[in-house]
Amino acid sequence: MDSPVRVLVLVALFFPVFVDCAIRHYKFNVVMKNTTRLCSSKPIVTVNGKFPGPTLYAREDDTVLVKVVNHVKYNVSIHWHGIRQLRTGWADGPAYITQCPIPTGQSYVYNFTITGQRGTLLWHAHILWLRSTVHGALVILPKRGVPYPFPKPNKEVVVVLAEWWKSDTEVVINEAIKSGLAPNVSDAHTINGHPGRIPGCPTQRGFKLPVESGKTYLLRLINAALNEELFFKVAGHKLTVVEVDATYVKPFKIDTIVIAPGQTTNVLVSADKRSGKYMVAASPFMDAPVQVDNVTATATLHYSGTLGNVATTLTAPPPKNATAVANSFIDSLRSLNSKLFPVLVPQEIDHDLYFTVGLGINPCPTCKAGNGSRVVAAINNVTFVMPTTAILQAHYFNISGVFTADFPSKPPHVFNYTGTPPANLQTRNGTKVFRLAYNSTVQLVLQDTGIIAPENHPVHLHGFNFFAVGKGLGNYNPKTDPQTFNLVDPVERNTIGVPSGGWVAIRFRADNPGVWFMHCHLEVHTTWGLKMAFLVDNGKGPNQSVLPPPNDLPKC
Ligand SMILES: *[C@@H]1O[C@H](CO)[C@@H](O)[C@H](O)[C@H]1NC(C)=O
Ligand SMILES: *[C@@H]1O[C@H](CO)[C@@H](O)[C@H](O)[C@H]1NC(C)=O
Ligand SMILES: *[C@@H]1O[C@H](CO)[C@@H](O)[C@H](O)[C@H]1NC(C)=O
Ligand SMILES: *[C@@H]1O[C@H](CO)[C@@H](O)[C@H](O)[C@H]1NC(C)=O
Ligand SMILES: *[C@@H]1O[C@H](CO)[C@@H](O)[C@H](O)[C@H]1NC(C)=O
Ligand SMILES: *[C@@H]1O[C@H](CO)[C@@H](O)[C@H](O)[C@H]1NC(C)=O
Ligand SMILES: *[C@@H]1O[C@H](CO)[C@@H](O)[C@H](O)[C@H]1NC(C)=O
Ligand SMILES: *[C@@H]1O[C@H](CO)[C@@H](O)[C@H](O)[C@H]1NC(C)=O
Ligand SMILES: *[C@@H]1O[C@H](CO)[C@@H](O)[C@H](O)[C@H]1NC(C)=O
Ligand SMILES: *[C@@H]1O[C@H](CO)[C@@H](O)[C@H](O)[C@H]1NC(C)=O
Ligand SMILES: *[C@@H]1O[C@H](CO)[C@@H](O)[C@H](O)[C@H]1NC(C)=O
Ligand SMILES: *[C@@H]1O[C@H](CO)[C@@H](O)[C@H](O)[C@H]1NC(C)=O
Ligand SMILES: [Cu+2]
Repeated sequence: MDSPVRVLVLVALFFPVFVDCAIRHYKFNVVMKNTTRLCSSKPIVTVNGKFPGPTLYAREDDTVLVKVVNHVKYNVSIHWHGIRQLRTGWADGPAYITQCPIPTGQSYVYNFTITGQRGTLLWHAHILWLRSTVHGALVILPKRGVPYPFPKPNKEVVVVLAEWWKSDTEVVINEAIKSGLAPNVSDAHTINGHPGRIPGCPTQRGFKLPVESGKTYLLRLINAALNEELFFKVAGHKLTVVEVDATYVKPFKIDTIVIAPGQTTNVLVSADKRSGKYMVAASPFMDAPVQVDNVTATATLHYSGTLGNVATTLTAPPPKNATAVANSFIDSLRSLNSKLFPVLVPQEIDHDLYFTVGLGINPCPTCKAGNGSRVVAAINNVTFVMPTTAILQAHYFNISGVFTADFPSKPPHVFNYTGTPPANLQTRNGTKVFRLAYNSTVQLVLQDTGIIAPENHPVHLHGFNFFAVGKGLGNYNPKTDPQTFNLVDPVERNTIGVPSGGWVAIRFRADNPGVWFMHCHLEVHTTWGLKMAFLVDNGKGPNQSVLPPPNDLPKC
């Protein structure tokens, strides 16, 4: 007679239990690499000599160990953008927020487990302007045996969009800091490292995506650009949007998507033509009087069997100020909200926060080009000053004097935020955090200001996904606007564009203890101080506190 144990063993033999929760090891060597792109030869900082960097593949529930070894002259840290990092803030990556940077010649192992997430994210350097070339895709496959909630594509392709400067980006930003003025815009955009044909650079060939007629392709699009939101389209082909920021959405078809730095979008493309070559275009979206790099990056969708001399079907990118094109994409986004992937938007709110995001002007006696002034940026009029000890470390080890927990919950002065700015454009300095009790719920309205110019700010929150429950133009009205909120199937993401001259409302539950950076993902605005952090206290339960730091955590 079989014992129950024996039956279990037999079952296990006949139905092999696949090993989930695997440990994935990666090694990232941060090294310089010589390049000859865009008619300029300059060394760039890379991971493993690649631009874009290597794609990191993992599966939901896996533990990822990435040993980052710093071989360059800069201090380095890497951020796993969009990974929740439940209780493992030590592995989040923003320098001086959750860790001290990895010094030259040293290494650090990022150790994190991917819980409740699947889809496309990105990793990038989170110090200085190194992320211009230190970035790559992070692909989280669903648990083994769990299908996508959309037809399985024949092939998946990672498509990384970025910006390219002929000059060293550290020289570009240092020049701007010295002058007090805006840094130079980039010289080109790239699609998987290639700009396509660029005036004055005859040898540039764009990225080629080979396709076969009748097949379907999942493009995992990532905007790794420093300072520019991008339109993306493919001549003659509709894009079916199925996921943003590693959360599934209700599928919809569209010609052009818009994607802000730090955001990701998965689209299905059906190769429904017999043959041919079709232009793929990435061009800037900027609906404010702010200078951008207006060079369109191009690639080609190339059907197999197409003769070499066949002309490419072209497409014109939208004009850079095509707000309506951007909105038609953004306003179509809805969470999938299925049984398997329900929407857990908080219905009750513990913290009702109102933050202005925008620019300012402070005195700077040494800024000659800026006539004694410098452009800064602020949230609720606070220009964030980087500490020299990581805030998470200060919080965990009770080190005082590093930060204060008095970040204002609303703007200190009421004015017409999107109208005529006040006469005094100065901000104040501070290293302030906003403290949240474990598991409390937050509604945060991010309000653009018209100081210097209204502008779209893609704001990224570390440690959480949030729901984008509302959006509007002008000043947020706390009496009437909440009535328009979508609390049923709002899109869930980690980076959201605050519309130019408008506001966006997000909600999240503070169920992740630690210190979580929130900042504009236009790197120029982050440099200028458009950043702050939430400090989420430990809960009382057994799995509700920050884990102890790893032994190799870099020191300041
Ligand atoms: C890059 O090129 C320079 C000069 O051509 C050379 O000295 C340097 O060793 C090269 N660096 C790398 C990382 O290949
Ligand atoms: C990774 O972190 C977990 C705790 O979250 C720990 O148990 C494990 O030993 C760590 N692995 C390494 C290689 O440090
Ligand atoms: C920035 O642009 C100005 C004007 O074109 C140029 O003189 C300067 O050299 C550029 N700076 C860098 C670092 O490329
Ligand atoms: C791009 O910007 C440059 C410099 O501002 C300008 O001269 C040029 O006309 C612009 N091109 C397009 C296509 O808008
Ligand atoms: C966009 O810019 C063009 C050229 O500057 C202008 O003619 C057009 O009116 C603008 N469109 C919108 C919607 O602002
Ligand atoms: C600085 O002042 C000069 C002379 O008044 C003016 O021409 C220039 O535009 C000013 N620059 C800035 C950045 O305000
Ligand atoms: C604000 O902080 C910056 C450094 O981030 C410093 O240069 C500046 O002098 C400070 N301003 C004031 C008013 O303290
Ligand atoms: C920090 O202070 C808290 C509360 O006073 C205490 O529970 C904790 O043990 C302290 N942590 C360290 C590392 O000293
Ligand atoms: C704010 O300024 C805008 C633009 O000037 C104007 O249309 C609006 O009426 C103003 N709002 C209030 C409340 O004054
Ligand atoms: C911002 O803070 C500065 C310095 O305290 C102050 O002069 C200014 O009036 C404030 N502005 C706003 C809009 O709150
Ligand atoms: C967080 O709060 C919600 C709503 O009050 C509750 O249902 C849930 O159990 C709490 N979660 C934890 C981990 O305490
Ligand atoms: C690198 O980081 C350490 C620790 O924060 C700091 O002391 C040092 O000045 C930094 N080095 C550079 C070149 O910025
Ligand atoms: Cu911004």
